Amino acid sequence: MVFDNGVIEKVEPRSSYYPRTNVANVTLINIVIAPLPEPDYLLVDKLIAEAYAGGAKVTLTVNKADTGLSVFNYCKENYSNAVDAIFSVSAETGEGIDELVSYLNGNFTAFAGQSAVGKTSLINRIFGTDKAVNSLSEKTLRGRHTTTSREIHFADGLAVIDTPGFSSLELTGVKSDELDKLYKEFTPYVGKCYYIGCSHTAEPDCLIKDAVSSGGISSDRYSRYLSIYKEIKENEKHRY
Ligand SMILES: Nc1nc2c(ncn2[C@@H]2O[C@H](COP(=O)(O)OP(=O)(O)OP(=O)(O)O)[C@@H](O)[C@H]2O)c(=O)[nH]1
Ligand SMILES: [Mg+2]
Ligand SMILES: [Zn+2]
Repeated sequence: MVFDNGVIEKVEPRSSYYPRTNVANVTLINIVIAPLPEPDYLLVDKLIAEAYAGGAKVTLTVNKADTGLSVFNYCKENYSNAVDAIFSVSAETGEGIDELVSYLNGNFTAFAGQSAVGKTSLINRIFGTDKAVNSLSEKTLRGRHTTTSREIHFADGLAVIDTPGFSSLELTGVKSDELDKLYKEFTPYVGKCYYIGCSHTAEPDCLIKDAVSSGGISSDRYSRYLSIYKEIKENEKHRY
């Protein structure tokens, strides 16, 4: 899709499709997390893999900076080489929003992530809209699902789709032997391990495992890679 000043000029053949966000031709998936609700990093990692599988860029936006920076610091430590950019923002105070907006410029972006992290609040802040936002339930601290439709917001150079929050994701479109290619920080090593087709799970002389030991790859990201790999393997067993 080619857009200019909020007008769709041309609709191009579909080039990418995201099962989770149900959006075609998105060029950037902006995953939103926050200190509360507590981030589900397994979900984040699946979203990243799914986005890269669809050919989009990926940004990680840590919202609610006004309530603390520990989640942002964790992300800087563990995701700097795993996604294309990381932002610390607050929809409440407006901090960090300009930097995020300049990155979104020229992209067709989908905001994705758990319910109540503030996807709609950020969109309201960016576009000056007044869409309904979630009230974090005191009991579960999880929030009810507030956004139910996928609405596109346009402004100069910006096109953003809000999506409903969710709490689980099955990577149906990703094969186990393709998973490592969806880890940006693995790319210097993939294909160079001792065993051709190394899955980086139990094989000896594995460059990914070496990089985890030497700190080049986050051990948290790697241990979640192992869980996701196992989950996909299980699903493949039941399918074939
Ligand atoms: N302290 C603080 N609270 C925020 C911030 N951004 C959003 N919130 C609050 O977080 C709650 C959820 O915000 P929403 O924007 O509805 O979250 P959402 O991700 O769109 O939720 P769903 O539509 O259910 O997926 C609301 O109570 C907001 O007021 C922020 O920057 N700081
Ligand atoms: Mg919403
Ligand atoms: Zn390996």
